[in-house]
Amino acid sequence: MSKGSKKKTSRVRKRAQDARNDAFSHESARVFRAGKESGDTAPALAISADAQVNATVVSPYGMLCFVEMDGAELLCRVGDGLISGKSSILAPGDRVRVETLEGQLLVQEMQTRRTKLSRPSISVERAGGKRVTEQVFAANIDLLVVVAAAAKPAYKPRLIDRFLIAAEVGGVAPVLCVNKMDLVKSEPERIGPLRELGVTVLNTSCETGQGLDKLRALLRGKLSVFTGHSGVGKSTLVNALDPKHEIVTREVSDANEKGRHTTSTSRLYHLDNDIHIIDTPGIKQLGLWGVSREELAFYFPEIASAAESCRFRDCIHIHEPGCSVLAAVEDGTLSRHRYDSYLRIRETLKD
Ligand SMILES: Nc1nc2c(ncn2[C@@H]2O[C@H](COP(=O)(O)OP(=O)(O)OP(=O)(O)O)[C@@H](O)[C@H]2O)c(=O)[nH]1
Ligand SMILES: [Mg+2]
Ligand SMILES: [Zn+2]
Repeated sequence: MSKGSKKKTSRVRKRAQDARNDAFSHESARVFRAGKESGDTAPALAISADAQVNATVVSPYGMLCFVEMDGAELLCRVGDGLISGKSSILAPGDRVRVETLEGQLLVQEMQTRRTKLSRPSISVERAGGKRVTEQVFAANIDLLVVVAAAAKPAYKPRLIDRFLIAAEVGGVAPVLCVNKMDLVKSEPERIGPLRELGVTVLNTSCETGQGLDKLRALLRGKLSVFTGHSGVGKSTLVNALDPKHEIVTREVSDANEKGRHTTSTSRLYHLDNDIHIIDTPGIKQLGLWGVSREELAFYFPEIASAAESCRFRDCIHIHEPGCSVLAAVEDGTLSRHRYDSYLRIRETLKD
């Protein structure tokens, strides 16, 4: 790399980081999000900031729920105030109040979530119409660990860009964990632009133990959630971090290189070293909840930064004259892959 291009990179990184800070502390974006939040919880749900909690949700189970209370794991019914459709709205990590009612354990109330990770959930109503609601799949977490495999299954970056956005929306810090490094000579190239944006990236291997101490250090004292495609090694990582856990894992089939969805429900685990992890089932796609087309660019810090010099304030960076984002893609200062990701995600969002 020449001296000149090095300089360019660091300037882009700095600008991107500034934009990240600016964009996400932007008052109008915050107000926009706050308005949406209050709309989502319009029905009288039993959620309150000062709920007198005595338990933590370990794993929701339809209209039932496993919680931990006083060191024991208990199966409870969930009160009507926390049910939407056919299942509870609870997620691992939720803080709740459990009461005994007529000899039955009942989750009565939930504390307002400090942070959350959500996706849209589409259900078909009796009348045949579709209803899209927010599905929270982890609550009160400090860290989102997006696990990807360097190989087997092949590294697929699209989901990662989406998870970075979901983390930002939910107020959670993201980490990218590139696992199965024993199967490759070097890290997949496409990770470069993410490192430049300041995303924390770890290379790990459950086979050789590479990176596990670094991962432990990052996870210590926090509640984290492991997410990503099926078969990338999320459950194997939890087992490797603390061998007292023996979560079932399964080989990725050679025929199609796909995981087999071995983990079927999300669940909270407590590990040594004050490490707390929610292991989740592998997913193929992640819909974005709480992001509109108009604000999407704010969630790509490097695009938000370049957009400051677009000729038109309402530029959507697709075909406008004087668009600095397009110019940055052309001259290589903005990753074409990340820009393609912006376009693809934009297509899936509503105005
Ligand atoms: N070579 C190698 N294989 C690994 C590594 N980590 C996990 N595996 C293997 O990858 C396969 C899938 O691992 P799992 O832990 O079940 O994957 P998962 O992400 O939990 O998958 P789902 O539960 O389906 O979402 C297993 O055969 C593991 O032994 C690694 O670092 N290197
Ligand atoms: Mg698993
Ligand atoms: Zn533009």
